[in-house]
Amino acid sequence: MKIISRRDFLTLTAIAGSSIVLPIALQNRGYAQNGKSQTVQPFTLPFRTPPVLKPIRSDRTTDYYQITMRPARVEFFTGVKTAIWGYNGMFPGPTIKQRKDRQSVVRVINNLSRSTSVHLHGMASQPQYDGYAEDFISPGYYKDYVYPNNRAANFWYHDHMMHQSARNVYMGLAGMYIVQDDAELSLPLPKDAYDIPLIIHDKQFASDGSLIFNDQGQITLMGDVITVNGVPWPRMEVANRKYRFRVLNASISRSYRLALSTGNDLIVIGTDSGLMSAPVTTQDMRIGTAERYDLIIDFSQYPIGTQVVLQNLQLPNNDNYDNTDKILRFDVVRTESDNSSIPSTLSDIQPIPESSAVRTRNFSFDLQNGLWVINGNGWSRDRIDANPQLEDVEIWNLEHDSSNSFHLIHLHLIDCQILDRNGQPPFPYERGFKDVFYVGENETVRVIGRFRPNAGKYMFHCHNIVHEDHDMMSQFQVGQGGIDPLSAPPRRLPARPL
Ligand SMILES: [Cu+2]
Repeated sequence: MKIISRRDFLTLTAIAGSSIVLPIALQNRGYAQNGKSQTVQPFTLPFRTPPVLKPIRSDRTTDYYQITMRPARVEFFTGVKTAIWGYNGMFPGPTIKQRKDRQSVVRVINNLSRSTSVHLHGMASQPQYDGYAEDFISPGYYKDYVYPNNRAANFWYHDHMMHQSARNVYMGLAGMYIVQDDAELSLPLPKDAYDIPLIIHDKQFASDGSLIFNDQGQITLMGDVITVNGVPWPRMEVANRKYRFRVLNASISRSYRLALSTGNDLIVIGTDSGLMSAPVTTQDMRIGTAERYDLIIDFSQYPIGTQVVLQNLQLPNNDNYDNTDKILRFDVVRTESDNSSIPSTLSDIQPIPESSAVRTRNFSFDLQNGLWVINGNGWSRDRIDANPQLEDVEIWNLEHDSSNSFHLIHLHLIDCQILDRNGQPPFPYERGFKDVFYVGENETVRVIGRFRPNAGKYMFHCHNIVHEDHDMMSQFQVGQGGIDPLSAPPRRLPARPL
């Protein structure tokens, strides 16, 4: 049993709001302790970033990409092969980097033996390209997804197959997709080699290196090995300067409370949907599954030789194992000059006034008779649970009346802002546009957003993917009509030329 510090405990209870979280629940264990699981000493494997995918061709308006989903055997541990299902046979998949307002056509070929659907999370795609859970690509088929890239932000693409997404993502179907615009690129923020994705994802391995998928009876999936960009607890060598990290929690269920072992601040510059209006500093912050935060860490304050651990402090309803309290280690190894800086104004985003909302809707997220439901319902393609008109501003009241779980609620298509949580202001680092909302234990979160730019049917759901699959998912319809999500079905291979 790990002793939790008074500071940890106080912060934890502050995060948990009025409910008291007892440290008795915070037991440490390790799958490896029975000698059966594959693991590794933290901070012994080198950090790496996923490769950037090159378009196979480009024209005046559009870049054309191709990705093949296929089984592969990769090394999470030196000399041990692990079977995955990967975009181009990798986990994470290759990163797509795009410029705002250029169009992407991404051809996804299914060479797996199971069906998939690809969702580009955060993108305002047309309904037929949004990865609708029932618009699936059967084995031996392919689909060309069209993305408008109409905002600069950190997106990610991942599986969204009906009832199967948790297993498909866990087996490897996730990758990052970054869109930048001129305004962002003109800022003096760290760039290029100092602008780095951190994709965090926990896994559990058997002794032969194979992945164990254990969703604890469709409740939650918590691995004992924390990977960053597909490497268990990597060690990253850094210069004594500022770095920008685009952090994505791509875990199935686990949330993290990030903090630096040195006690120094994290500087938050962006949320799910892009840059904030101004930077926010925080000693620690929680990040639930599918959330993205853009962070600056300034290593210039540390002498060469300093080791800085990105920690995962305790959060309720997350299972703790021997090393799940740490994520990666930065080793400050060299001196470099740094001409980057963090402007006091990052973007011109404004709060959406509460008075602009034309209505409020209430959604409660519950466990009923062993099934995760929204307002008592599971998924049905034939049911619409909200019908905002195009350009309507609405307030959605996301309610969760339980101390036994937490939810990360994701709305497709739109970006929202958090008005309040249990009547209190959101954490300062949440004050940007977001598409995933941490609805913690006994929390009610009010979010406000404008339903645009497309009409049509879009899903909303919990992004604990185990919950999403069983069956905490619904849909809204923006305006009347819109393009049918099933109107661009996948085609049989062989593919015509792209
Ligand atoms: Cu949930």
